[in-house]
Amino acid sequence: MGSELYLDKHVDYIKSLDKKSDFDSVVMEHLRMNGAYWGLTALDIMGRLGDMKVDEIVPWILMCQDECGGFGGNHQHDPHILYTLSAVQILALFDRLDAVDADKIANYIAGLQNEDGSFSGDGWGEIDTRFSYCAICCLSLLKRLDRIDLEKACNFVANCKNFDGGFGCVPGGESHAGQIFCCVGALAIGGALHHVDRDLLGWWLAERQVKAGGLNGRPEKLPDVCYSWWVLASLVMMDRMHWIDKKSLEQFILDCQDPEAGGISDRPDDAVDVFHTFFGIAGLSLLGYPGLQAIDPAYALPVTVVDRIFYGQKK
Ligand code: GRG
Ligand code: ZN
Repeated sequence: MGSELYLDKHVDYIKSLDKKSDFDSVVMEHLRMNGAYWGLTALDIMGRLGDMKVDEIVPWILMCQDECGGFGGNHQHDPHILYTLSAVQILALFDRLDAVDADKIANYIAGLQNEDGSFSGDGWGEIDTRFSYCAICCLSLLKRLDRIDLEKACNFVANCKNFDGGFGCVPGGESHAGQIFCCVGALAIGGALHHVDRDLLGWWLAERQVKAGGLNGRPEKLPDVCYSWWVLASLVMMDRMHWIDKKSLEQFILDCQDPEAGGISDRPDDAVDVFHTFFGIAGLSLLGYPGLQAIDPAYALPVTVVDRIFYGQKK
């Protein structure tokens, strides 16, 4: 519960996950790369990335890269496009994209594109619009979008659009706010937002706000702090953030804080975790909460980081 953001507590909470200073306990072992991205991006949004040991984190990321160019969730784990995006995002946070061979990563991602424009997550072949987002976001950060058939990639995402304006994980898949973020984000980065029906989808997304102020991911579901990101970022990309009540959403997120130990949970009184801590902080950033750095709704990175990559601002 709380009426203000306990920023220092959240910084301490995220840093406490790094007890051994090698990110051992950020999240479950196989999700370490994603956990590192959530924790580090939240710290950067709170202006405290400088507290972290870049000289330990960057070599660990490089150790997670496979021969094929993709990254695993941890050292010696199989590569997957989800971890590859997180690895590239972390390197972007630290302004260390120079530490990797962008062409090698781009070749790995391009090799995951299928004939219909979709992307598999890894060599096993599962197809999902989450992977379309990962591919397009990652290649854009590496300035290698020309390595894939971008038009086909965007057309596949557009084919996952439903009658309600939302998107699913494959054509015909049910609309879900998480997939909607991936599809709107992929289309925004790919320059193909004309595929989105802003009024129809904006209405569906605004309907996700429940009485308590929080957002759910589908009709009839419980509100959850992570949808403050999936829903709100989608609305921002569509210029429709004003379609929800910002004040009550802000209060819902603040009510999910642990005022003593720090961290943010999915809903009030649940246990905190680094995933919901990141999405709570990121949601508050989109809402313009004071004292937080602005986050880019498509790249899910601080605006300063995205600007540095695309407009070449100095370190
Ligand atoms: C860089 C921010 C960023 C993301 C990378 C992995 C990914 C791309 C996006 C994941 C999008 C997604 C599908 C999010 C949904 C996660 C979630 C809360 C799933 C739970 O779904 P249900 O149906 O729960 O189990 P509900 O809330 O519907 O009860
Ligand atoms: Zn959640």
